[in-house]
Amino acid sequence: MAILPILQYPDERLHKVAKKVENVDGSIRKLVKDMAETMYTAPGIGLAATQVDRHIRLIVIDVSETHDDLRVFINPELLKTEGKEEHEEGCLSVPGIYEKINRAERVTVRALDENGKEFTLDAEGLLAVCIQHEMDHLLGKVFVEYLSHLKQTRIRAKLKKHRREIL
Ligand code: K1U
Ligand code: ZN
Repeated sequence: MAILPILQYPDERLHKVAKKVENVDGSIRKLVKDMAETMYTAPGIGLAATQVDRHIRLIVIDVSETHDDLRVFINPELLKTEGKEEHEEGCLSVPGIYEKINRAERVTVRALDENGKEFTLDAEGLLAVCIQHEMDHLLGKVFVEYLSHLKQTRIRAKLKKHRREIL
């Protein structure tokens, strides 16, 4: 397994639109393992392939505290969304920034697992929020883009300052 570098906002590659996975083969299963290790090490509760500069429709999520409930979504599709709720979100590509974002309260998603088997999942709470956040990454959208231009400018300045300080 390997820990992969995570693209940092405002890297242009975070805005690429991911392509469908045509074949769930060994190379996809290896990427799933590497992404899971990268997510657990960060630490985070989700990771989209886009964030590790692989522009294919693949997401890993584990919202458990015990790191033993890994969920893999290949070619995910949102079938249904219900309700609205505001939830605080973070992002491994935008470190140190946490903001409240409006999302659907419940979602139904259809996807393939790491063996290429189709499944449908009804999700709510943090899992539903995380699925929406990660599916946005696959469309090239970073959560801060839901915020005002003023907030986005402030966030970019804060990240720039922080990166200057740690280099
Ligand atoms: O996409 C990402 O960058 C991962 C992101 C997912 C996410 C978090 C919160 C709401 C929506 C989506 C993160 O994992 S940020 C880190 C984080 O939230 C966390 C880290 C350690 C323990 C618990 C949470
Ligand atoms: Zn993110």
